[in-house]
Amino acid sequence: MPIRTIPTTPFDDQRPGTSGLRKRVSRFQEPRYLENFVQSIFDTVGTGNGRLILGGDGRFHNREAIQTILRMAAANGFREVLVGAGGLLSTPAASCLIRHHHAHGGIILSASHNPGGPEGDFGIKFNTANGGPAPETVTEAIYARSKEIDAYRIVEGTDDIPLERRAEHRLEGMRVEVIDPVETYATLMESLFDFDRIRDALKGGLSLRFDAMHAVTGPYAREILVRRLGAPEESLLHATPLPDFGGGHPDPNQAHARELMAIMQGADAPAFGAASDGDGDRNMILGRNFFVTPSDSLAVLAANAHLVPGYADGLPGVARSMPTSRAVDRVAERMGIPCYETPTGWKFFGNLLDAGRIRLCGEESFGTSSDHVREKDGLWAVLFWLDLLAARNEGVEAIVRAHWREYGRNYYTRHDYEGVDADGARALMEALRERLPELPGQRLGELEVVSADDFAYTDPVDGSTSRNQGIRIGLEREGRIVYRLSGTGTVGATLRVYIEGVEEDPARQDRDPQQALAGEIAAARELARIEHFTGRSAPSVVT
Ligand code: VG1
Ligand code: CO
Repeated sequence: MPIRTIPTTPFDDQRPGTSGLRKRVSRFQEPRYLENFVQSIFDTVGTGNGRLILGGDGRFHNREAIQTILRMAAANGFREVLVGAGGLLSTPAASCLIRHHHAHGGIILSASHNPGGPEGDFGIKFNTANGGPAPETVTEAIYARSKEIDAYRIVEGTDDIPLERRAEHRLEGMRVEVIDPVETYATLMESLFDFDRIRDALKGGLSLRFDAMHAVTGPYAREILVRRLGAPEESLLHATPLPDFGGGHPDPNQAHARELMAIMQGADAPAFGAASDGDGDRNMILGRNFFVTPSDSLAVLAANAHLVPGYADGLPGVARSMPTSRAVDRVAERMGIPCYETPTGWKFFGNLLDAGRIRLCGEESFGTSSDHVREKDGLWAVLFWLDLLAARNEGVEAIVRAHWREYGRNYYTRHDYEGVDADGARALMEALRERLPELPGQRLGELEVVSADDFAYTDPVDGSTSRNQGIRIGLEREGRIVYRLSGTGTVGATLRVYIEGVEEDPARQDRDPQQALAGEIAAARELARIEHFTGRSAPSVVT
């Protein structure tokens, strides 16, 4: 019998975090670890209409995991699985394909911006039929199932499915179609942006550099930016996906995209620079010697959406994750549309997008997207910016500075304390939580605290509530400090401190954020007694 039911015992660490289950590769390589989690997914969500989308960001262990999941899908009664050639699918492309093919859902193998390779991280995420990450009710049910699981089903004794070429195969009763990972997604992009206008601008001298960081977006960028839009091949950096991302850290920020940063600061810098992360859902936007914070990027896109064909008929509303700066709130207010504040993690945007309440949304962590898929989308943001540059015939810096003059500048920075002791980090949050009631009215250095709470979110569409989503300290003059613990790390805990302060005066919008926010930064350290609880006197990453 090729379909077998294998007895197993539960693992106790299979609770999905901010974005799926993320662990060291070595954990995923342990016998039954992946199998248990995949069976927990199938037991929880069933087979629905029998169609599944499958792919990953190409990191180490991707191919092995895909073969296992194909065998398990066949044994669990799926009718067909569409898998990206080479085992590749970017997260936004997977979302696009789930929607396009009306699949029951999709499995995405990625640890996103976490490093890969045998010593790195691996991850797995289930997206539902709307194309978006499973909501908390589903991820909690999967976790509950993982604690009780006693068997998984798998096909044994068959050859691996060849993933290189587009083709159809059969695995027991199941059809496996190896599809082009890029085509459908690229065509969706063409429907949203003015490709003729971008092509003309590129021909007319608009130069760009896109850094795929040796992760999944290389083939997407080549098809869209080079083949369809005519950018020269030299516009692409690190465009070949590698299982260890070339030893790099595929996180598109100033700290990890060093080569691109150096190019953009050099004498021959192109007009536009961008980078994407491991699974292609994040974006960093740069001008010549100019960095656009993701929070500002969201605000600029919202304010200019009417210039882009896909959004020309207006926005019903926008949303941002709680720690994201409130720059977009100012745009929404001016436009007279609602701006929703959601917990960190893309799954919280799903209901708002499905209900048509918002069209654009974003996170401070280099994630921006719209209702065209149900994930954040790195290349989409790149194309949106290129279309704006072409439509306005202005540079990145000019557009952002004009935005600040019009709306004020929300200075913003995030300080991460990575890999700190988990108990210390929890104690820090607990100590803060206990002091919340007494904080309003107190002074932190120069600044008065005007509000303090532990963020809880009630979804306006389905009424579900999520608590303990981060501590918000409101300061006078619209300043803010936010503390939360990361849900994507794999070692110890990571404390994230998000700091914001507003500057309305155009004459004072030119400062370095670390300087402009020096008061708030010092206050944030003192208030939470970060050194006392973590033993760290400085953050490990500043973005
Ligand atoms: C981080 C970011 C969050 C993002 C998540 C997944 O989560 O802060 O905004 O949604 O990563 O991004 P955390 O819990 O570590 O702060 V990705 O590119 O993994 O899908
Ligand atoms: Co990602």
